[in-house]
Amino acid sequence: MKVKKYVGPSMRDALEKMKKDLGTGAVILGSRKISRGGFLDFLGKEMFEVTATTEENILVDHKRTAKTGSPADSHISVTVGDNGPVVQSSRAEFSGLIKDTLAEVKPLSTGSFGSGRAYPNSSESGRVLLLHDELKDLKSAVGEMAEQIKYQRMPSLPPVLKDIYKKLVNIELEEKIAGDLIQSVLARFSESEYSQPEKVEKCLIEEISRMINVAKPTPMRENSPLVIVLTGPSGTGKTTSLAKLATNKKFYGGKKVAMLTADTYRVAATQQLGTFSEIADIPMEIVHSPRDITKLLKRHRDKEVILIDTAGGSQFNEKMLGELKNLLQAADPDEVHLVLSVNTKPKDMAHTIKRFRTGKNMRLLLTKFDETLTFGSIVSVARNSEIPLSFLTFGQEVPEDIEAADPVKIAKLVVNNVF
Ligand SMILES: Nc1nc2c(ncn2[C@@H]2O[C@H](COP(=O)(O)OP(=O)(O)OP(=O)(O)O)[C@@H](O)[C@H]2O)c(=O)[nH]1
Ligand SMILES: [Mg+2]
Repeated sequence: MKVKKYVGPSMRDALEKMKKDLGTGAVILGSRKISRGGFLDFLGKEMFEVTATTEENILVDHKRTAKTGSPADSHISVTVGDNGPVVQSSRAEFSGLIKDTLAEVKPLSTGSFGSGRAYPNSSESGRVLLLHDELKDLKSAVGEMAEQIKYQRMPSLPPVLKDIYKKLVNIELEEKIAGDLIQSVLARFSESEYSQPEKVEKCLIEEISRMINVAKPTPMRENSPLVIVLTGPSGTGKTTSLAKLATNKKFYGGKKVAMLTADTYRVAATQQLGTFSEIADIPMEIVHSPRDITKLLKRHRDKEVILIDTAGGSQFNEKMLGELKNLLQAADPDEVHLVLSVNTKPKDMAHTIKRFRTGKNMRLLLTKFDETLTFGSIVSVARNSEIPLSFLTFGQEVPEDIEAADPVKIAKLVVNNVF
Protein backbone atom coordinates (compact mmCIF):
# COMPACT_ATOMS: atom_id res chain seq x y z
CA MET A 1 0.00 0.00 0.00
CA LYS A 2 1.25 3.48 -0.86
CA VAL A 3 1.46 5.35 2.40
CA LYS A 4 2.40 8.99 2.74
CA LYS A 5 3.52 10.98 5.74
CA TYR A 6 2.73 14.65 6.33
CA VAL A 7 4.64 16.61 8.94
CA GLY A 8 3.82 20.07 10.27
CA PRO A 9 4.43 22.25 13.29
CA SER A 10 0.83 21.60 14.38
CA MET A 11 -1.62 18.79 13.79
CA ARG A 12 -3.77 21.20 11.80
CA ASP A 13 -0.84 21.99 9.47
CA ALA A 14 -0.06 18.32 8.90
CA LEU A 15 -3.71 17.58 8.16
CA GLU A 16 -3.97 20.55 5.79
CA LYS A 17 -0.97 19.25 3.85
CA MET A 18 -2.55 15.82 3.67
CA LYS A 19 -5.89 17.14 2.43
CA LYS A 20 -4.19 19.29 -0.18
CA ASP A 21 -2.25 16.31 -1.49
CA LEU A 22 -4.79 13.48 -1.24
CA GLY A 23 -8.08 15.36 -1.40
CA THR A 24 -11.30 14.14 0.17
CA GLY A 25 -10.50 10.49 -0.55
CA ALA A 26 -7.77 10.61 2.11
CA VAL A 27 -7.75 7.87 4.71
CA ILE A 28 -5.82 8.59 7.90
CA LEU A 29 -3.81 5.61 9.08
CA GLY A 30 -2.19 7.16 12.08
CA SER A 31 -0.90 10.31 13.71
CA ARG A 32 1.70 11.09 16.31
CA LYS A 33 3.75 13.78 17.93
CA ILE A 34 7.44 13.66 17.08
CA SER A 35 10.59 15.54 18.08
CA ARG A 36 12.87 17.00 15.46
CA GLY A 37 16.39 18.32 15.80
CA GLY A 38 18.36 19.09 18.92
CA PHE A 39 21.11 16.99 20.50
CA LEU A 40 19.62 13.71 21.69
CA ASP A 41 16.24 15.37 21.39
CA PHE A 42 17.13 17.83 24.11
CA LEU A 43 15.54 21.05 23.01
CA GLY A 44 14.13 19.09 20.08
CA LYS A 45 11.28 20.81 18.27
CA GLU A 46 7.87 19.21 18.59
CA MET A 47 6.27 18.28 15.24
CA PHE A 48 3.15 16.42 14.23
CA GLU A 49 3.03 13.62 11.72
CA VAL A 50 0.01 12.20 9.94
CA THR A 51 0.27 8.94 8.02
CA ALA A 52 -2.35 8.60 5.29
CA THR A 53 -3.27 6.94 2.05
CA THR A 54 -6.23 7.10 -0.33
CA GLU A 55 -9.23 4.84 -0.47
CA GLU A 56 -8.17 3.93 -4.00
CA ASN A 57 -4.82 2.69 -2.74
CA ILE A 58 -6.49 0.52 -0.16
CA LEU A 59 -8.74 -1.08 -2.76
CA VAL A 60 -5.82 -1.76 -5.11
CA ASP A 61 -3.79 -3.18 -2.28
CA HIS A 62 -6.62 -5.29 -1.05
CA LYS A 63 -7.27 -6.76 -4.51
CA ARG A 64 -3.57 -7.59 -4.79
CA THR A 65 -3.61 -9.24 -1.35
CA ALA A 66 -6.66 -11.30 -2.06
CA LYS A 67 -5.12 -12.47 -5.34
CA THR A 68 -1.61 -13.34 -4.22
CA GLY A 69 -2.40 -14.36 -0.67
CA SER A 70 0.57 -12.30 0.53
CA PRO A 71 0.06 -10.12 3.57
CA ALA A 72 -0.92 -6.54 3.00
CA ASP A 73 1.58 -3.78 3.64
CA SER A 74 2.27 -3.60 7.32
CA HIS A 75 3.14 0.09 7.53
CA ILE A 76 -0.12 0.87 9.25
CA SER A 77 0.79 2.11 12.70
CA VAL A 78 -2.48 2.99 14.37
CA THR A 79 -5.87 2.40 12.85
CA VAL A 80 -8.24 5.33 12.84
CA GLY A 81 -11.67 4.07 13.74
CA ASP A 82 -14.67 6.07 14.88
CA ASN A 83 -13.83 5.25 18.48
CA GLY A 84 -10.27 4.03 18.10
CA PRO A 85 -7.25 5.68 19.74
CA VAL A 86 -5.43 7.58 17.04
CA VAL A 87 -3.29 10.14 18.80
CA GLN A 88 -0.20 9.34 20.83
CA SER A 89 -0.53 12.61 22.64
CA SER A 90 -3.11 12.46 25.35
CA ARG A 91 -3.99 16.13 24.90
CA ALA A 92 -7.66 16.64 24.14
CA GLU A 93 -7.01 19.39 21.60
CA PHE A 94 -5.24 16.98 19.25
CA SER A 95 -7.77 14.21 19.56
CA GLY A 96 -10.51 16.80 19.03
CA LEU A 97 -8.79 18.05 15.93
CA ILE A 98 -8.43 14.54 14.58
CA LYS A 99 -12.09 13.83 15.23
CA ASP A 100 -13.11 17.02 13.38
CA THR A 101 -10.99 16.03 10.45
CA LEU A 102 -12.29 12.49 10.48
CA ALA A 103 -15.71 13.90 9.77
CA GLU A 104 -14.27 15.07 6.44
CA VAL A 105 -12.14 12.06 5.53
CA LYS A 106 -13.18 8.44 5.54
CA PRO A 107 -12.04 6.04 8.23
CA LEU A 108 -10.08 2.93 7.38
CA SER A 109 -12.16 0.78 9.66
CA THR A 110 -15.07 1.28 11.98
CA GLY A 111 -13.40 -0.68 14.72
CA SER A 112 -15.50 -3.85 14.40
CA PHE A 113 -13.48 -6.58 12.80
CA GLY A 114 -14.14 -7.26 9.14
CA SER A 115 -16.71 -4.52 8.77
CA GLY A 116 -14.39 -1.73 7.66
CA ARG A 117 -16.08 0.04 4.83
CA ALA A 118 -12.81 0.74 3.05
CA TYR A 119 -12.59 -2.98 2.29
CA PRO A 120 -14.96 -4.41 -0.27
CA ASN A 121 -16.29 -7.99 -0.13
CA SER A 122 -13.43 -10.44 -0.51
CA SER A 123 -12.48 -14.09 -0.44
CA GLU A 124 -12.12 -15.99 2.88
CA SER A 125 -8.30 -15.93 2.78
CA GLY A 126 -8.37 -12.18 2.16
CA ARG A 127 -10.66 -11.75 5.15
CA VAL A 128 -8.31 -13.74 7.36
CA LEU A 129 -5.40 -11.57 6.30
CA LEU A 130 -7.39 -8.44 6.95
CA LEU A 131 -8.35 -9.73 10.36
CA HIS A 132 -4.69 -10.46 11.02
CA ASP A 133 -3.78 -6.89 10.07
CA GLU A 134 -6.50 -5.42 12.19
CA LEU A 135 -5.42 -7.50 15.17
CA LYS A 136 -1.89 -6.27 14.66
CA ASP A 137 -3.12 -2.68 14.61
CA LEU A 138 -5.20 -3.25 17.70
CA LYS A 139 -2.23 -4.74 19.51
CA SER A 140 -0.10 -1.73 18.67
CA ALA A 141 -2.85 0.69 19.73
CA VAL A 142 -3.34 -1.15 23.03
CA GLY A 143 0.42 -1.06 23.57
CA GLU A 144 0.40 2.70 23.10
CA MET A 145 -2.52 3.12 25.45
CA ALA A 146 -0.80 0.97 28.07
CA GLU A 147 2.30 3.16 27.74
CA GLN A 148 0.15 6.26 28.24
CA ILE A 149 -1.58 4.78 31.27
CA LYS A 150 1.77 3.72 32.71
CA TYR A 151 3.03 7.28 32.58
CA GLN A 152 -0.28 9.04 33.15
CA ARG A 153 1.03 10.66 36.30
CA MET A 154 3.14 12.77 33.98
CA PRO A 155 0.76 13.77 31.17
CA SER A 156 1.98 17.29 30.67
CA LEU A 157 5.68 16.90 31.33
CA PRO A 158 8.19 18.44 28.93
CA PRO A 159 9.75 15.65 26.80
CA VAL A 160 13.18 15.96 28.41
CA LEU A 161 11.75 15.33 31.89
CA LYS A 162 9.37 12.65 30.69
CA ASP A 163 12.41 10.86 29.31
CA ILE A 164 14.21 11.05 32.66
CA TYR A 165 11.05 9.90 34.46
CA LYS A 166 10.87 6.84 32.22
CA LYS A 167 14.53 6.07 32.86
CA LEU A 168 14.01 6.32 36.61
CA VAL A 169 11.12 3.87 36.39
CA ASN A 170 13.21 1.57 34.21
CA ILE A 171 15.91 1.30 36.86
CA GLU A 172 13.21 -0.04 39.18
CA LEU A 173 12.54 3.12 41.07
CA GLU A 174 8.92 3.11 42.15
CA GLU A 175 6.70 5.29 39.94
CA LYS A 176 5.55 7.41 42.83
CA ILE A 177 9.12 8.14 43.89
CA ALA A 178 10.19 8.84 40.30
CA GLY A 179 7.23 11.23 40.03
CA ASP A 180 8.18 13.01 43.26
CA LEU A 181 11.73 13.41 42.01
CA ILE A 182 10.64 14.92 38.71
CA GLN A 183 8.29 17.29 40.52
CA SER A 184 11.24 18.48 42.60
CA VAL A 185 13.25 19.13 39.44
CA LEU A 186 10.32 21.05 37.94
CA ALA A 187 9.84 23.07 41.09
CA ARG A 188 13.48 24.00 41.29
CA PHE A 189 14.40 24.80 37.70
CA SER A 190 13.25 26.87 34.76
CA GLU A 191 12.94 25.25 31.32
CA SER A 192 16.41 26.34 30.21
CA GLU A 193 17.88 24.86 33.40
CA TYR A 194 16.19 21.47 33.41
CA SER A 195 17.31 20.93 29.84
CA GLN A 196 20.89 20.81 31.18
CA PRO A 197 21.54 17.19 32.18
CA GLU A 198 24.26 18.03 34.71
CA LYS A 199 21.86 20.31 36.65
CA VAL A 200 19.13 17.66 36.75
CA GLU A 201 21.67 15.00 37.73
CA LYS A 202 22.89 17.06 40.68
CA CYS A 203 19.36 17.77 41.81
CA LEU A 204 18.36 14.09 41.60
CA ILE A 205 21.38 13.05 43.66
CA GLU A 206 20.47 15.56 46.35
CA GLU A 207 16.83 14.53 46.42
CA ILE A 208 17.53 10.78 46.43
CA SER A 209 20.16 11.05 49.14
CA ARG A 210 17.56 12.83 51.27
CA MET A 211 15.27 9.82 50.88
CA ILE A 212 17.83 7.39 52.30
CA ASN A 213 18.17 7.08 56.05
CA VAL A 214 21.29 5.59 57.50
CA ALA A 215 21.80 4.28 61.01
CA LYS A 216 24.50 5.60 63.27
CA PRO A 217 26.48 2.74 64.86
CA THR A 218 25.61 2.16 68.49
CA PRO A 219 28.42 3.58 70.64
CA MET A 220 30.64 1.03 72.35
CA ARG A 221 30.03 0.53 76.06
CA GLU A 222 32.55 0.35 78.88
CA ASN A 223 31.17 -2.57 80.88
CA SER A 224 29.08 -4.71 78.62
CA PRO A 225 29.38 -5.91 75.03
CA LEU A 226 27.31 -4.64 72.13
CA VAL A 227 25.06 -7.42 70.91
CA ILE A 228 24.49 -7.48 67.17
CA VAL A 229 22.32 -10.01 65.32
CA LEU A 230 22.27 -10.69 61.57
CA THR A 231 19.07 -12.15 60.14
CA GLY A 232 17.53 -12.64 56.72
CA PRO A 233 16.65 -15.03 53.92
CA SER A 234 19.02 -17.83 52.97
CA GLY A 235 22.16 -17.09 51.03
CA THR A 236 22.00 -13.30 51.21
CA GLY A 237 25.45 -13.06 52.82
CA LYS A 238 24.77 -13.05 56.59
CA THR A 239 27.75 -15.19 57.61
CA THR A 240 30.14 -13.47 55.19
CA SER A 241 29.02 -10.01 56.36
CA LEU A 242 29.41 -11.07 59.99
CA ALA A 243 32.97 -12.20 59.25
CA LYS A 244 33.68 -8.87 57.52
CA LEU A 245 32.33 -6.87 60.47
CA ALA A 246 34.31 -8.97 62.95
CA THR A 247 37.62 -8.37 61.21
CA ASN A 248 37.43 -5.09 59.28
CA LYS A 249 39.36 -2.42 61.21
CA LYS A 250 36.80 0.24 60.22
CA PHE A 251 34.20 -1.68 62.22
CA TYR A 252 34.96 -4.28 64.92
CA GLY A 253 38.29 -5.63 63.65
CA GLY A 254 40.84 -5.38 66.47
CA LYS A 255 38.14 -5.19 69.15
CA LYS A 256 37.40 -7.99 71.61
CA VAL A 257 34.83 -9.95 69.60
CA ALA A 258 32.91 -13.21 70.13
CA MET A 259 30.79 -14.88 67.46
CA LEU A 260 27.72 -17.00 68.15
CA THR A 261 25.85 -18.97 65.54
CA ALA A 262 22.26 -20.06 65.88
CA ASP A 263 22.39 -21.73 62.49
CA THR A 264 22.25 -25.36 63.55
CA TYR A 265 20.15 -26.45 60.56
CA ARG A 266 23.12 -27.02 58.32
CA VAL A 267 26.30 -28.75 59.48
CA ALA A 268 28.15 -26.74 56.85
CA ALA A 269 26.96 -23.51 58.45
CA THR A 270 28.68 -24.08 61.79
CA GLN A 271 31.74 -25.39 59.95
CA GLN A 272 31.83 -22.23 57.81
CA LEU A 273 31.97 -19.92 60.84
CA GLY A 274 34.14 -22.40 62.78
CA THR A 275 36.83 -22.34 60.08
CA PHE A 276 36.71 -18.57 59.95
CA SER A 277 36.93 -18.43 63.77
CA GLU A 278 40.16 -20.46 63.66
CA ILE A 279 41.72 -18.36 60.91
CA ALA A 280 40.75 -15.04 62.48
CA ASP A 281 41.36 -16.27 66.03
CA ILE A 282 37.96 -15.12 67.23
CA PRO A 283 35.99 -17.36 69.64
CA MET A 284 32.87 -18.96 68.19
CA GLU A 285 30.05 -20.77 69.97
CA ILE A 286 26.93 -22.59 68.83
CA VAL A 287 23.50 -21.59 70.12
CA HIS A 288 21.21 -24.62 70.21
CA SER A 289 18.21 -22.95 71.79
CA PRO A 290 17.14 -19.50 72.97
CA ARG A 291 17.97 -20.65 76.52
CA ASP A 292 21.64 -21.05 75.49
CA ILE A 293 21.78 -17.39 74.57
CA THR A 294 21.58 -16.02 78.11
CA LYS A 295 24.31 -18.41 79.23
CA LEU A 296 26.60 -17.57 76.30
CA LEU A 297 26.10 -13.82 76.55
CA LYS A 298 27.12 -14.08 80.20
CA ARG A 299 30.16 -16.18 79.32
CA HIS A 300 31.37 -13.47 76.91
CA ARG A 301 30.46 -10.42 78.96
CA ASP A 302 34.15 -9.41 78.94
CA LYS A 303 33.94 -8.82 75.15
CA GLU A 304 33.31 -5.48 73.47
CA VAL A 305 31.11 -6.94 70.71
CA ILE A 306 29.11 -10.16 70.35
CA LEU A 307 28.04 -10.91 66.78
CA ILE A 308 25.23 -13.45 66.36
CA ASP A 309 24.66 -15.30 63.08
CA THR A 310 21.25 -16.87 62.42
CA ALA A 311 19.86 -19.51 60.08
CA GLY A 312 18.68 -18.16 56.77
CA GLY A 313 15.19 -19.01 55.69
CA SER A 314 12.35 -18.13 53.42
CA GLN A 315 10.00 -15.39 54.52
CA PHE A 316 7.25 -18.01 54.25
CA ASN A 317 8.93 -20.33 56.79
CA GLU A 318 6.78 -19.78 59.88
CA LYS A 319 8.79 -22.16 62.08
CA MET A 320 12.07 -20.40 61.36
CA LEU A 321 10.49 -16.96 61.87
CA GLY A 322 9.04 -18.11 65.21
CA GLU A 323 12.43 -19.37 66.38
CA LEU A 324 14.05 -16.13 65.30
CA LYS A 325 11.56 -14.18 67.37
CA ASN A 326 12.35 -16.29 70.45
CA LEU A 327 16.07 -15.87 69.89
CA LEU A 328 15.76 -12.09 69.58
CA GLN A 329 13.68 -11.94 72.74
CA ALA A 330 16.35 -13.83 74.64
CA ALA A 331 19.29 -11.89 73.20
CA ASP A 332 17.72 -8.41 73.46
CA PRO A 333 20.25 -7.10 70.91
CA ASP A 334 21.44 -3.53 70.40
CA GLU A 335 21.20 -3.93 66.65
CA VAL A 336 19.34 -6.35 64.34
CA HIS A 337 20.60 -6.22 60.78
CA LEU A 338 18.25 -7.67 58.21
CA VAL A 339 20.60 -8.83 55.46
CA LEU A 340 19.14 -8.50 51.97
CA SER A 341 20.71 -8.97 48.59
CA VAL A 342 20.13 -6.01 46.25
CA ASN A 343 19.57 -8.32 43.32
CA THR A 344 16.27 -9.46 44.81
CA LYS A 345 13.04 -8.35 43.09
CA PRO A 346 11.68 -5.17 44.76
CA LYS A 347 8.34 -6.82 45.61
CA ASP A 348 10.07 -9.78 47.26
CA MET A 349 12.33 -7.44 49.17
CA ALA A 350 9.36 -5.48 50.49
CA HIS A 351 7.59 -8.68 51.53
CA THR A 352 10.71 -10.09 53.20
CA ILE A 353 11.10 -6.90 55.21
CA LYS A 354 7.50 -7.14 56.33
CA ARG A 355 8.00 -10.73 57.51
CA PHE A 356 11.39 -10.21 59.17
CA ARG A 357 10.51 -6.90 60.80
CA THR A 358 11.18 -7.44 64.46
CA GLY A 359 10.51 -4.03 65.83
CA LYS A 360 13.41 -2.84 67.90
CA ASN A 361 16.76 -1.55 66.60
CA MET A 362 16.38 -2.76 63.05
CA ARG A 363 18.72 -1.90 60.20
CA LEU A 364 19.06 -3.04 56.61
CA LEU A 365 22.40 -4.48 55.60
CA LEU A 366 22.42 -4.66 51.79
CA THR A 367 24.68 -7.12 50.02
CA LYS A 368 25.89 -8.00 46.52
CA PHE A 369 26.08 -4.51 45.07
CA ASP A 370 28.59 -6.04 42.65
CA GLU A 371 25.89 -8.35 41.28
CA THR A 372 23.29 -5.90 40.04
CA LEU A 373 22.97 -3.42 37.20
CA THR A 374 20.31 -1.11 38.62
CA PHE A 375 19.92 0.35 42.08
CA GLY A 376 16.52 2.03 41.97
CA SER A 377 14.85 -0.57 44.18
CA ILE A 378 17.18 0.35 47.06
CA VAL A 379 15.64 3.81 47.23
CA SER A 380 12.13 2.38 47.30
CA VAL A 381 13.04 -0.17 49.96
CA ALA A 382 14.85 2.36 52.14
CA ARG A 383 12.11 4.96 51.84
CA ASN A 384 9.09 2.70 52.18
CA SER A 385 10.38 0.50 54.98
CA GLU A 386 11.64 3.48 56.98
CA ILE A 387 14.34 1.18 58.32
CA PRO A 388 17.76 2.84 58.24
CA LEU A 389 20.56 1.30 56.21
CA SER A 390 23.68 0.14 58.03
CA PHE A 391 26.26 -1.46 55.74
CA LEU A 392 26.69 -2.29 52.08
CA THR A 393 28.74 -5.16 50.72
CA PHE A 394 30.09 -5.45 47.23
CA GLY A 395 32.12 -8.66 46.93
CA GLN A 396 33.15 -11.92 48.55
CA GLU A 397 36.45 -10.76 49.99
CA VAL A 398 36.71 -10.72 53.78
CA PRO A 399 37.23 -8.24 55.37
CA GLU A 400 37.46 -5.54 52.71
CA ASP A 401 34.24 -5.75 50.67
CA ILE A 402 32.04 -3.86 53.11
CA GLU A 403 31.43 -0.23 53.96
CA ALA A 404 29.06 1.91 56.00
CA ALA A 405 26.01 3.02 54.03
CA ASP A 406 26.38 6.53 52.63
CA PRO A 407 23.25 8.21 51.17
CA VAL A 408 25.15 10.33 48.63
CA LYS A 409 27.15 7.36 47.35
CA ILE A 410 23.97 5.34 46.94
CA ALA A 411 22.19 8.24 45.22
CA LYS A 412 25.10 8.56 42.78
CA LEU A 413 24.93 4.85 41.98
CA VAL A 414 21.21 5.17 41.28
CA VAL A 415 21.56 8.26 39.10
CA ASN A 416 24.56 6.86 37.17
CA ASN A 417 22.13 4.52 35.46
CA VAL A 418 20.13 7.47 34.16
CA PHE A 419 22.86 9.80 32.88
N1 LIG B 1 29.25 -11.19 44.90
C1 LIG B 1 29.02 -11.17 46.19
N2 LIG B 1 28.88 -12.31 46.87
C2 LIG B 1 28.65 -12.26 48.18
C3 LIG B 1 28.56 -11.04 48.89
N3 LIG B 1 28.30 -11.32 50.18
C4 LIG B 1 28.26 -12.68 50.27
N4 LIG B 1 28.47 -13.25 49.08
C5 LIG B 1 28.50 -14.64 48.71
O1 LIG B 1 27.19 -15.18 48.83
C6 LIG B 1 27.27 -16.55 49.19
C7 LIG B 1 26.41 -16.80 50.41
O2 LIG B 1 27.01 -16.12 51.49
P1 LIG B 1 26.76 -16.51 53.00
O3 LIG B 1 27.47 -15.52 53.83
O4 LIG B 1 27.05 -17.94 53.24
O5 LIG B 1 25.20 -16.27 53.05
P2 LIG B 1 24.23 -16.59 54.26
O6 LIG B 1 23.18 -15.56 54.25
O7 LIG B 1 24.99 -16.75 55.51
O8 LIG B 1 23.63 -17.98 53.78
P3 LIG B 1 22.79 -19.03 54.67
O9 LIG B 1 23.48 -19.15 55.99
O10 LIG B 1 22.81 -20.27 53.87
O11 LIG B 1 21.42 -18.47 54.81
C8 LIG B 1 28.73 -16.87 49.39
O12 LIG B 1 29.24 -17.43 48.22
C9 LIG B 1 29.35 -15.50 49.62
O13 LIG B 1 30.71 -15.44 49.27
C10 LIG B 1 28.69 -9.82 48.14
O14 LIG B 1 28.62 -8.70 48.64
N5 LIG B 1 28.93 -9.95 46.81
MG1 LIG C 1 25.08 -18.32 56.89
